[in-house]
Amino acid sequence: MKTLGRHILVEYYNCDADILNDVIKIEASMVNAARKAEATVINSTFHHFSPFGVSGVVVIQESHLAIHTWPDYGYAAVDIFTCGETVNPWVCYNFLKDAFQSGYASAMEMLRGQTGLLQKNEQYVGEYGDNTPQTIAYHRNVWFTERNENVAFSLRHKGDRLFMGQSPFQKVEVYDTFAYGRLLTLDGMVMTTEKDEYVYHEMISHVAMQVHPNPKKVLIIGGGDGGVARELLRYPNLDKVVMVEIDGMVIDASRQFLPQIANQFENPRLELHVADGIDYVAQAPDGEFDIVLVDSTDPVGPGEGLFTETFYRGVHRILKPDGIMVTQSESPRFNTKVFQEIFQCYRGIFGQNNVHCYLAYIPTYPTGMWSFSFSTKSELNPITALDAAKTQKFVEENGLQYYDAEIHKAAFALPVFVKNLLKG
Ligand code: SPD
Repeated sequence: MKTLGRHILVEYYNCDADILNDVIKIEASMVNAARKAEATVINSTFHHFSPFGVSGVVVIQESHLAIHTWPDYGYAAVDIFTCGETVNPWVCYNFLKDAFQSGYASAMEMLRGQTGLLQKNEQYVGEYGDNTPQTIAYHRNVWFTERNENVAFSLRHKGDRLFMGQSPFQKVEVYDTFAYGRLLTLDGMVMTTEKDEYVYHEMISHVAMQVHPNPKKVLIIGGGDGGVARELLRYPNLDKVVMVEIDGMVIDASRQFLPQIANQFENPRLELHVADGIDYVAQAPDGEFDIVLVDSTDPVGPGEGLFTETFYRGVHRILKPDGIMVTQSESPRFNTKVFQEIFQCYRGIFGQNNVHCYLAYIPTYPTGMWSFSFSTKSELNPITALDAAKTQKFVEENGLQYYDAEIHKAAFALPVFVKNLLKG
């Protein structure tokens, strides 16, 4: 029977789960399977879905290869459709079976478009799948996606990971994205990108630094990419920045791949500890620091312990009497429960009127609206304490890109729904 195309539907069982969760390996395998069968690859579009699963398609001149994976079941569903005589889909099938290290695979073939049942419209000449040489530029479309069950955010990247490592704490990855430059992710969550990192790092650092009367010693908990240290070390009168980051791999990857963020690790005023911030705070002497900045990951994995009352009570204890704590406090819209709980917790420790919330717009974090908490041991008001002229001078001398005196004040103006969340 003569047909226009061959379509095989494939079940790959008992595959390597890590491979099935690796969008870069899967895209490369699917493209290479097509090439092995001598198909002409036109483009590919692949998405990784955090935490598990990859979907993608390779468009070939002779039709397509498509996949969806369930790493948690070690299973991949693939369909391979080829038109014409030149490409054998079973070559792709065998190639992918090896690539996914599938212990057991099955497939069924359907012949598509029986020519005996079709009538050719004579206005279209030529044959499908002919060997006419053509130059087709292959266009890759590979996406990183951070999502929960209802919301997703994707960034298209160049298709090759610059770095991937599994530390004792988390999976550390660096991608090269088209829109935001290099991207650092931890356990599949966006931590920072080259193009918008300055928003977060300026806002977590300068709000407290500009209103504290005379900061000399500042502690950073987390901050492994080096962005907060970079901002603090712009202040010549600061004697010491102590940074306690649990994961040396984050520091190493940032130094290698994000050098304009991680550019102060050699500064003699930086005292770096690769250690657990929770232990460090528990053991630090009372009244040791003027400012403590908590640049944590989200409250899952190694960051979880940084969202507990015991930890914040410790931070309060190690602050001087006029000390300030600033933490990243998640997105009011995306992480509503954590956001409310931590503000309640801070108020219980620092006092109802000594805890303030401020916001910044960070396009690559979920919802784009990100919050920070500002808590004082004294009764310092973060808006009225600002000397705007002095701040503007600092901003201009240092070429800041987001923070200035106006943003400082405006950041404390909260949308009604955020105010209501904080009342609740
Ligand atoms: N969901 C994003 C939370 C990121 C918090 N830390 C970012 C690290 C940047 N130095």
